[in-house]
Amino acid sequence: MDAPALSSSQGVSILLRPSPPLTLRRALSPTKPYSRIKTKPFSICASSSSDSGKKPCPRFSFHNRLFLVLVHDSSSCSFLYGGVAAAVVTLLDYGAGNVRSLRNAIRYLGFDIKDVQKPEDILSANRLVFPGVGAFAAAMEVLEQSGMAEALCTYIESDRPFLGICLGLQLLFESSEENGPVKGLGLIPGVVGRFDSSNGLAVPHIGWNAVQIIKDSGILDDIGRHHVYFVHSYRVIPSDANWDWVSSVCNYGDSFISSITRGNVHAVQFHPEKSGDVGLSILRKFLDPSSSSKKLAHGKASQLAKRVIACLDVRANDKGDLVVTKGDQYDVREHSDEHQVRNLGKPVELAGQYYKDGADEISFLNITGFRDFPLGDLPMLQVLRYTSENVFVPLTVGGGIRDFTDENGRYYSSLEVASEYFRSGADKISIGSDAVFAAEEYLKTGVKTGKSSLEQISRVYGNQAVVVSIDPRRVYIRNPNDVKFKSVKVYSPGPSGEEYAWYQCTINGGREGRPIGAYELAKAVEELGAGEILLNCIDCDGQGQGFDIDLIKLISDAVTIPVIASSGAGAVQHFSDVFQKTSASAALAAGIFHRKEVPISLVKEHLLREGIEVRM
Ligand code: 1PR
Repeated sequence: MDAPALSSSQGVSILLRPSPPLTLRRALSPTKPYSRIKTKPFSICASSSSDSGKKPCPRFSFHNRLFLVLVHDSSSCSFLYGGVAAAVVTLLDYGAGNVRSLRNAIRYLGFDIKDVQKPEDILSANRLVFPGVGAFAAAMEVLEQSGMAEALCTYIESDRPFLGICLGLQLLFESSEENGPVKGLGLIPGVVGRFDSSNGLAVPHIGWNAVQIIKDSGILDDIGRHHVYFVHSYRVIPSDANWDWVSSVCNYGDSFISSITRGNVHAVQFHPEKSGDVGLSILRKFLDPSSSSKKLAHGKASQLAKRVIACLDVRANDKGDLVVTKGDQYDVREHSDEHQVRNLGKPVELAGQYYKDGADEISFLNITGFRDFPLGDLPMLQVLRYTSENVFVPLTVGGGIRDFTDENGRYYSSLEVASEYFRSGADKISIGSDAVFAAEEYLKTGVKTGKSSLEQISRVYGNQAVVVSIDPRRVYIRNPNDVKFKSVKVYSPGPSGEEYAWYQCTINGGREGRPIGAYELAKAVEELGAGEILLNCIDCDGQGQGFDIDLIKLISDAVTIPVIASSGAGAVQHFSDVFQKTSASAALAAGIFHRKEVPISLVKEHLLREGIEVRM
């Protein structure tokens, strides 16, 4: 808050809302210079007088407190203005990726954000948040060239309040193997290395995992029994040399550092801004250590949880309104005379509801993105913006990510389209049709050109930010040698008793079949840089008869990246079934949630009873 300029005879008094009764301090000596009085929350204020003409007054930060400003002179005192003051937190965003979620979480907690523009802004910060995004080497280059690396070291070495997130933790260490070795800030002993996937461990480590608290950090408190959201391929192993920094560890393949603390300096490998209420409580404790946040319910987290994802297929209906729709084997029109697009609700409202109900992630699929250019489709970007203001779990958005030339001849690269989705609040983007073309080309030539949307986006935003959505259709065959694609012996034979099937990939929302199987596509896109696979099945979509276990087992055994099972959920048993019979990391459903047949909480309670760990 900027206090007003004063004339020579005036003083100003700022009152914070104390416990009643509110009493006006009469200590407005016209001779005293502007003074700030140390206060307890909701008690008293600051007062001043001016004896030097129109001197601007200093800035105050009385976080989230009602304040009144009174201007006075020797004979009178009048009300100038009042409001709720927000504290300011400084954010180091060097522009390498999406930090919108973090900005939203900070604002949601009632704080204003000041962006670092130059190294001095770091040195003058009261409280600094550093959400590292992108690749280690690129981040170090920006920090060093801008002089911010040095300022950061000075700030941290002076034990000023600091919170690093994800790469913001890794950069504090000596070096990283990511495209390296690359030198880090060197404040903590240790090397950032990649998770070892040679034993079949799915990398990136994506999802909700449990942390083990090693020492009191002041901000983690009671999160030891709760899941927090991780998404990364690199991590630091605890050692004797860095152990006195470690405040928590997490297990994924091996034990790695999930947070560090020393004095006022904290950093976390997970994403508090994407970790629901638990994450918001961590952020709140860092931003306002005096805050008394509500105690978290008792948790039982012990390992990586299986995720339950709510999916919203979104498109414009015939009136032009953006609605959540749902297909029946991808046909989203009612079977009535009017043949209208099925309307199951409003995207922002439904996403907010699913967040409250406990969805671990929300996916938006812009299902007509293949024909409508997403950047022309502003409502979809608005949906993301509004949703991300209040939903603090990961958001994925897909549909229409490809190169595009609009009617004015303006060319947009798929990277630009994805960037706009990220800027609008997406944490991951999902590519459908364009990934099929990229995989076909790669399998034909054996050459990674680096030019496909998949390769470009994963290079800039990291593999973990790129999901490939596969839309396969079952094709029954009598003999596995009948086709050149990988087939499986199916659990239920085909209409003419066929015992085998292969899964043909489609594009444009299932409208066109392509000469590539789901197995071949999955392997190819993993090599091209996909971080995750969203595995639909046109035959099962909207049928409520359960997931296609044959398909999901085939793909989740073939790749080392996480697979999201999708299409066909109709009952809670279908979720336990897919997790018990396949290596899927997550299960996605749409229809049963939209039609309110089964709430997310029931799915999770059932999974827990079946001994499958989920985030509660
Ligand atoms: O090809 O990059 O533009 O992406 C288009 C995206 O839109 C793809 O991810 C594709 O899967 C999706 N899509 C296109 N057309 C449809 C359609 O339904 N007509 N939806 C469509 C895909 C499948 C799932 C659905 C699950 C679960 N929908 O998203 O939510 O099957 O449903 P259920 O639980 O009710 O069975 P591009």
